[in-house]
Amino acid sequence: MTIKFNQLSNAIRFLSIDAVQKANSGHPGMPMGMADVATTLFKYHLRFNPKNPSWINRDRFILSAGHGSMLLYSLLYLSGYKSISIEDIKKFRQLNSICAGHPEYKKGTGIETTTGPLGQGLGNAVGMAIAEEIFRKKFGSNVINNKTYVIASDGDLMEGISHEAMSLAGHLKLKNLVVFFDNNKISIDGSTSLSVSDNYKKRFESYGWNFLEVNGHNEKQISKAITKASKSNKPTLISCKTIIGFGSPNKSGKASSHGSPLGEDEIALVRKKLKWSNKPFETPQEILDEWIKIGEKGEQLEKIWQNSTDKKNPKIKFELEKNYINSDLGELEKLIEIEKTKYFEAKPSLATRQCSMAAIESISAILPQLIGGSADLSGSNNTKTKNSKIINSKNFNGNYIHYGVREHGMAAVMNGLALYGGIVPYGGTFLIFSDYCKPSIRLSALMGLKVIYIFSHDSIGLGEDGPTHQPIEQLAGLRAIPNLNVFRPADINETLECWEIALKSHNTPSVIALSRQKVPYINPNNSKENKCENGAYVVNITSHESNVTLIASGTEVELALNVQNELKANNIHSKVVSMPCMELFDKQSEKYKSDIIEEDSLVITLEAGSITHWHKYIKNKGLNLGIDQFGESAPYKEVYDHFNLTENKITNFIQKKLRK
Ligand SMILES: Cc1ncc(C[n+]2csc(CCOP(=O)(O)OP(=O)(O)O)c2C)c(N)n1
Repeated sequence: MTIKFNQLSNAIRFLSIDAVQKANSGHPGMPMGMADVATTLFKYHLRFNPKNPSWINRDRFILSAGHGSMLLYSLLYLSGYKSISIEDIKKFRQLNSICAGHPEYKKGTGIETTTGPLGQGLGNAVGMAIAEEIFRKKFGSNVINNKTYVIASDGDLMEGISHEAMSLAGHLKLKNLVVFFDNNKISIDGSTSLSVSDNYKKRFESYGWNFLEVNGHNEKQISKAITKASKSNKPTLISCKTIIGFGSPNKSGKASSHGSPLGEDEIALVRKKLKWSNKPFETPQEILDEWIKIGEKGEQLEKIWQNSTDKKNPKIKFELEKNYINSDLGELEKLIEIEKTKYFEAKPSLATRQCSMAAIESISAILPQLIGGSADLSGSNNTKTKNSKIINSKNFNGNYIHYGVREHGMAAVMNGLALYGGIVPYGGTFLIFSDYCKPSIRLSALMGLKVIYIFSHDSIGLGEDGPTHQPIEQLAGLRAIPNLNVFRPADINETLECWEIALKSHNTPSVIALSRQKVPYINPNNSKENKCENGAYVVNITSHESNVTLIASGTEVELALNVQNELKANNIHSKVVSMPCMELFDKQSEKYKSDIIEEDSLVITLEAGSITHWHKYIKNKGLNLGIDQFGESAPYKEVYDHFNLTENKITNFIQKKLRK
């Protein structure tokens, strides 16, 4: 018996509506509308192997419209991925189910990224397509030649991030990127005519994209468009005219099918209309077999790829596996040790952004997987070094991306670069504009990706640019994100150590906050040990009888040391603790923590920013010195003085406190 195309796509529709109905929550409309497009893609074009979801040269399939998650779970289950069983689908949206409300990235499952916040998947896909270009250039087009396919909804394309990411993709001529636009003209509030009248053809053509239009329920038209896209020398958007909730007599074409179960009565009507007499979650064996065949084709494809790569390019395969797939950090530890010794001897005074540049320059010489960039602040963030080779549309043989003034897009693209596998992305902007990257930083942390954010100009210390540019609450906001290490190094020694930790943190992204202004070298002794690894350590102690502990981060460690001197002149002994990473310190043993912050010591914390996260260290009897209001535009020393952050004023506060 030959299985008809619509039997394959109806299998997706019914798994989706039954799962949403059982969970009594979810979005049936989108999977029903895009089932034909997805089936065409999987049946004829997508090169994937359900038996090895981590195959490096697989085509990537991204569901940017993550609310339609049942579309993805149905596709993975039907085509034979072991990661998703019918039992998992029955547990859609239940605790610990892989079939979570929105797709949650898990390596080796077929869920290529976490989506749900609209627009993010599009940004990730651009990163994956850039990664593919980089790898193709490096390893040859007979080794790497995969495509990146995305399903995006009206909402995805309304989001600002889509403008940033699509514009960059057009500029870089990412020809292996294909976006299916689910052009159903419906969003939650109703018709999209309520809020958007963009001319998508003109929009995408102006970005330098190829724009195609199809009936999203016509297998032939869809397939032809995909073939056309594969021959394009630009990225392609295929606008698929679809009907949301396709097959539902009373809810198709309406917002009512978007985000709630159809209801038992309506589902019975859909079964009748689409001639599907099977019970909930039951797909007839012959349809399942046909879907499994689709998956099995990929197994063969990978085998052929493996054989030819093994035979023709054993050297390439070795390099691909060592440097990229296994993310080998080579001689990193040794390099950091050598660099630290060099600077211990020279003891340079440098802005920590310059320290970071020195770190990048040396590390990038040994780690080809490091791909840098900046959102148009390369010179200020010091992200570009003499080892940086610019990536552009004509040459992907490089390691540096000019992201343009697109912070949000940059962060999502970096997630995509990391998700592709084998690339460690770092990218810069001012700390104040970390707010523009925040949604993607949160996703880096949620997915556990090794992405390194370089945020310079990390305090009022940037001076004259004033309160619009002076971060106050940004470090606090970043520290509130779970699974994110926020580093604020104090000198070149700490900057090297923080970079080393960031590179070794395989499942945690890092923020490295860096100063515009110079700081002295503060490291007291040269040591192989990475002192920042514990989050905080003692820099200097004037007497073991000290009863004051000054804890500071970044540029304020210098201030703390100056305060310590003044206190000493007044016969007050103290200990200065540098705390470059609160998250790592908080994870240390109680013993380590109480050795650093002694119970009976007066604790003073010092950071030129919000004091929100510092309360926990003073135990109600110390002082949190920081800034909980917007900054001021003036030369930076005057701004510090204005906010009482000078050694004289701080010494006076402490003396007063001790007299009480
Ligand atoms: C950044 C973000 N804002 C808002 C939402 C909530 N939301 C989920 S789907 C959606 C819009 C639905 O319209 P569309 O994108 O056209 O999807 P369709 O109705 O076609 O499934 C919104 C606003 C979200 N997921 N992400």
